[in-house]
Amino acid sequence: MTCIACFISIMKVLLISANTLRVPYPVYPLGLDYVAGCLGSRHQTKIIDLNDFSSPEFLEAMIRDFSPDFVGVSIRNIDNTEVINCRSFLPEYENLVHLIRKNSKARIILGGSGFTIFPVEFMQVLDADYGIVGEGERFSLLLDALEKNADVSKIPGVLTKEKTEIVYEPYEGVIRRYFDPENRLIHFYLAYGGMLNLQTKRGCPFHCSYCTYPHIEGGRMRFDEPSEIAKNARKLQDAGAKYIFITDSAFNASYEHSAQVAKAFIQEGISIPWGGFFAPTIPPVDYFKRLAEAGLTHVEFGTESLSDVVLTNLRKPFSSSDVFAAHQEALDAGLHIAHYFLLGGPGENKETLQTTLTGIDKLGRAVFFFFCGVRIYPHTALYDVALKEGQIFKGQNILPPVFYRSQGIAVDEIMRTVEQHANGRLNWLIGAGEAKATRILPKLYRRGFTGPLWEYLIQ
Ligand code: B12
Ligand code: SF4
Repeated sequence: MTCIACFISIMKVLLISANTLRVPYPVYPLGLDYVAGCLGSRHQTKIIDLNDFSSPEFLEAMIRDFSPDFVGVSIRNIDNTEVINCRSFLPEYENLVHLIRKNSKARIILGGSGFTIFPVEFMQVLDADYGIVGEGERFSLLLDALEKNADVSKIPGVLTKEKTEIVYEPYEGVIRRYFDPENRLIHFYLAYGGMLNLQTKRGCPFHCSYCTYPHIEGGRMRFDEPSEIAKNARKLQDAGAKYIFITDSAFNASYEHSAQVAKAFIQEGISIPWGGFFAPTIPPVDYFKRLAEAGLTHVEFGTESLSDVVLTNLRKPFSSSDVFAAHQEALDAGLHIAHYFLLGGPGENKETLQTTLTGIDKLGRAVFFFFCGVRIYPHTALYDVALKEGQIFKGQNILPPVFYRSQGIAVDEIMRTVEQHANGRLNWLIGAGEAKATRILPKLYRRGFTGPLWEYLIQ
């Protein structure tokens, strides 16, 4: 299609969120709002979410009907990152690509956080036309370059079938979220937990040894304007959201910015509850109280261990005593608290595990999620450690998950020990609590409960 007034081509772009995992709950595909935001009204864009498309026939008909020039596929999860019952989502992505090819001649562009971790591998397995590593805001640059027959491989982060060399560079252009309260996928999330999500900044300045986040989003924090963030939060609230999840790697990585966001929420009249990930570092006086006044209800701490030896090996930016201090502050502010633990990293042994478990007993009124086994990802310090220790070899394909093996204790012993220590306590969950979540949460959501709901496990 060509715009007569300006003689530029208007492309039809279909953006598909390929994530159908519903554990712990289905997550709104926020990344696609940003990709659509960069395309603006320059192209005809449609966003669909496979969570909302139970029948492949319906999807096929929709693709044929819309007849897109480009299909952007968002790849968020690679697998469920669980050592036991590990599930890869690759076969589902292969089916999707097959279905797109069968029903259209569109060129396929891959992107998303999972894709960004293993871009070359995904390009090969899915035989896609293009890929964009990192921020999807470069989608419009890619379309412009293709329209002009320019060399797309000059655009940072863009991969082609031929170009497999990757340039990781944070996007410094305008970032705009497109949010359409009328899109049917909004209704899906409103009916299933009422949660919509929001980003306040990109990038994490910390260097935890196993973590992919600084690689996905960059290591330098890039902040959105607090008043703009609050306006976006208001749009979610007005659309009917019952809870906002802040998707930042660690919301409190900047105490100053996060406190400004909370203040802007009050000014904008945000009255629904919200939560997000926090690092258990020592907060400024009354930090959590001020956030609670602005509606914060749920704090999810990325604690990982209560052994200082392990915390140092994982390069965490806090010690176990900081965890207790942060926990107490959040408790005093009346917040619901969850701690995530990552067991089995370098230096883990029976003694460090015991230190963590007995430490947890002292953390009052919270939920504890235990991930046993640390997944090795490229571009992390843990990758180099595993390489040095001979646990992986250079060039090994680690898309099929490889977990770090601690010399001091095996994963099954870790799991057994945690289970024994938990002794049936409901608020101790191994992994994302897949079994419990699958059993309980859908029922509660159908009955109208909203938000992450893990607080109901606190005894
Ligand atoms: C917040 C978060 C959660 C929250 C989500 C809450 C909510 N309501 O949204 C919770 C705690 C529930 C969660 C759970 C899980 N998560 Co999580 N999560 C994240 C986190 C920190 C941010 C995701 C996010 O929303 N980012 C903000 C948006 C704007 O960014 P984005 O989606 O990446 O989109 C940008 C780009 O990727 C790109 N893009 C996106 N789509 C597309 C499409 C195209 C075509 C293009 C070109 C570009 C593009 O452009 C966007 C704008 O720049 C990421 C880590 C990270 N820093 O990315 C992990 C992450 C996505 N999670 C991950 C995992 C594994 C999980 C779980 C499976 C863990 C588990 N076992 O329970 C579950 C799965 C849940 C589900 N149902 O899918 C992995 C996925 C990769 C992998 N290893 O498989 C990540 C990357 C972390 C990691 N370990 O590396 N998660
Ligand atoms: S603080 Fe969290 S997001 Fe940042 S590097 Fe550490 S684990 Fe990753």
